[in-house]
Amino acid sequence: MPASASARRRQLARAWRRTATVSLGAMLLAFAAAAEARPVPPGVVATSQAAALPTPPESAQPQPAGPGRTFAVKSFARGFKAPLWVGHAPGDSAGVWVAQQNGQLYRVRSGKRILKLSIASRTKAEGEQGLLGVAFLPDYAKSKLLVLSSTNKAGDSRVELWKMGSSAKRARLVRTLLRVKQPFSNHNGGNVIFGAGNTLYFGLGDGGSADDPNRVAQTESSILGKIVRTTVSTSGTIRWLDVAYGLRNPWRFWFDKGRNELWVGDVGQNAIEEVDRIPLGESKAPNLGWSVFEGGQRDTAGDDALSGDGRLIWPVAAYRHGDDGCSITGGEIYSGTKIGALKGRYVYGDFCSGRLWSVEPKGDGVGPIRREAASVPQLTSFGSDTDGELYATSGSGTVYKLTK
Ligand SMILES: [Ca+2]
Ligand SMILES: [Ca+2]
Repeated sequence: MPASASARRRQLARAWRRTATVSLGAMLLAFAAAAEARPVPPGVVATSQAAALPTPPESAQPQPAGPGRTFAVKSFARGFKAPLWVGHAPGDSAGVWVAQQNGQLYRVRSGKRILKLSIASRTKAEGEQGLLGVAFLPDYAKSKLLVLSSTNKAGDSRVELWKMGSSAKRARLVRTLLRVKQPFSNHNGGNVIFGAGNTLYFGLGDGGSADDPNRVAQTESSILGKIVRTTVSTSGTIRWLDVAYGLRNPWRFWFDKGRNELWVGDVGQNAIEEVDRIPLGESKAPNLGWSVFEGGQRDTAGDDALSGDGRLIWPVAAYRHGDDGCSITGGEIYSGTKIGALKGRYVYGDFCSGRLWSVEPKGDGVGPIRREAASVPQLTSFGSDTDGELYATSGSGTVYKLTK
């Protein structure tokens, strides 16, 4: 695209953005765009109607799922207010940690919960905003350091390094690792997870609205619509590098240590929810296709051109909006010992329907999709304890544990 056209488009997008309002659904966490209007910014046109697009493979299309009755979910802890993260701190085998959208982080032990840290005064829990992700440093047992991902009072993204204190009041901000201005209230991504060593991965959605109006996901110079990484340290320069682009709203992704890759649930817009596998360590950040493709379907209001030189990665699994749901929640590969039928399978689900599925990695894709009999209403997140047993948070306030 010529520079002048590009500048003109940015100008139009800015003008549109100033006047745009985004209506948030009444739903607690309306991650999907099912209720979104589809505004088209005036004057913004597709860059190249003639661009030849690749043909999506079968994996990018919704596939039938076989039935499974392999595990149950049971209530692990109740009475939370909009919990949307669950997990463990390295070395803490007795505790399971739960974060609420309002900024509070709890440690649950033997059915009792203790508030360990709160950023409630720094964030606004509304729609897709609030405390969105937690990642304990690998040496947390010694350093007491953890990373929090949130939106601030103005709705802008923050990734911060915190140090736990002897009480919740004594927890302190060590340093801000990243600030990202958000053009709209939705699609803030927000997942943070450690990979090898102190390498932190952070996911950002396309900034919001619908159809990626500013085409940021396919724009290299924007950090929106990307998964990025950095090396976390208490001092020195923090540099963020692209890991993948072309994402709409990666709502939960997980680091697969054995395969050195990320498993991503990327929330769709009107039609398709998708699971992606992103191999790490490739020389160029791959392209996950949004806003040109939603799953394996053209987003007709989007951009015709795939940008950049990243290899296009198609979903390894997908499902259509309807009975199956409307907003994916990416999960983890089960590494526990209690549920034999889940061993080595990636578990994911849907926020709107509560349905759960699992797939086994196969080559660079997955084997047959198994729809599980168990379900979790208002499924906001998956996480595991130090034994690899899986948990899931529900917007209703309950944290569930997957059991045999
Ligand atoms: Ca946003
Ligand atoms: Ca995609």
